[in-house]
Amino acid sequence: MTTATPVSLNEAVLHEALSGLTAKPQKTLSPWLFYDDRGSQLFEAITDLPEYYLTRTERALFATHADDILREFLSPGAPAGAPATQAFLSPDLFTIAELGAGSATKTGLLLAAATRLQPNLLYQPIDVSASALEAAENLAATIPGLRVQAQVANYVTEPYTLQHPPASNPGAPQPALSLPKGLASETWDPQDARTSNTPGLRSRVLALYIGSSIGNFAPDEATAILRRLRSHLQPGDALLLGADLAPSAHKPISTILAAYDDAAGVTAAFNLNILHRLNRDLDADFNLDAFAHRARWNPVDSRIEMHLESLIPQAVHISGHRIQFFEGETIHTENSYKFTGEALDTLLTRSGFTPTRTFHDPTRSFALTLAHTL
Ligand code: AVJ
Repeated sequence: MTTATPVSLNEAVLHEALSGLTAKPQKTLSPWLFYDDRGSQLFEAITDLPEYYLTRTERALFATHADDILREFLSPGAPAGAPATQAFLSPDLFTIAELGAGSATKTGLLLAAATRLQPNLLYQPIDVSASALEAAENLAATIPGLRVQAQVANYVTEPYTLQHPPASNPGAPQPALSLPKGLASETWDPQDARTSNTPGLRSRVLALYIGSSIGNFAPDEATAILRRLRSHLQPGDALLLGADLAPSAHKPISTILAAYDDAAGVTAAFNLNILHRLNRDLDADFNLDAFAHRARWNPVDSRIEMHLESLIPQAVHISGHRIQFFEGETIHTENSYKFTGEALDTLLTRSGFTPTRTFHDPTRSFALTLAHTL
């Protein structure tokens, strides 16, 4: 694993804490601060909660559609039920990367399907949590034919790399041969490999950005993240975006709210853990009993907001700074945007992708959208 040095991580935590907690009028802390080791564990626990439908719904989409997703990636526009891309049964013709991979439990379903198609598959998970990535690395032990190359990085603030390794069998049929006319020449031109030091055919990247991670970001930031991802990709590559959908006739707001305010209090512990982290990493003196978890639906921005509310007037000290709270004042810790189909199309198009197919669950709670780089 490639790992950022703890010193720079602590500096980033300090910078984030001081700028966020001195912001006016609304104090904020950025959601990436949730994911220390304990926070990552708490998030895993959230994904098992009865109220948290997101993970289970997305997992079911992978269980049902893994082959469809891969077929659509490899041969855009191929009819459903078409035999799975015979021409791709050669080593290393594609690789799967993932932004914000976490422990990658859902991804395992797609990776297993992909290794059946291509027996030597490189998986490139990127995440801010080293401990979560260890679980992702362990997938190699349970999925034969899988090679994992993990990167510890904050994909919003830090550089990361996506590899297009040379295909180990350059004599194999070229992907362009099995792409439908019209798409073929635009989506895959082996000549594009000329920018690489390695002559010949390079692997196509399927980049995953799933789990509704995109929901943490305001529209402009989300566009910037996807544009940067797009800049790492080449024609023939694609993005699979997993997003939670806006309330509808089939999806009441109460269902969404409950997912962020569960009966067992796991989400509350997850939210409060951010203060615990600041106490530990920055020697701060937050009293965790004097703050409470709050989840709200913001209909104007179509998002769930998580806050930590100060239950009393109080002062907190962080690295020599004194931060004052009035009773009822909140720290805004997270946004979780919920998308309409139209909002997703706009976001993807603005970011340089062409959405080609969306997979929904029956109640249209969650969407997996495949978008190509034409
Ligand atoms: C990891 C950003 C997808 O917004 O649903 C879960 C984080 N916060 N419960 C989400 C989260 C509270 C989660 N994402």
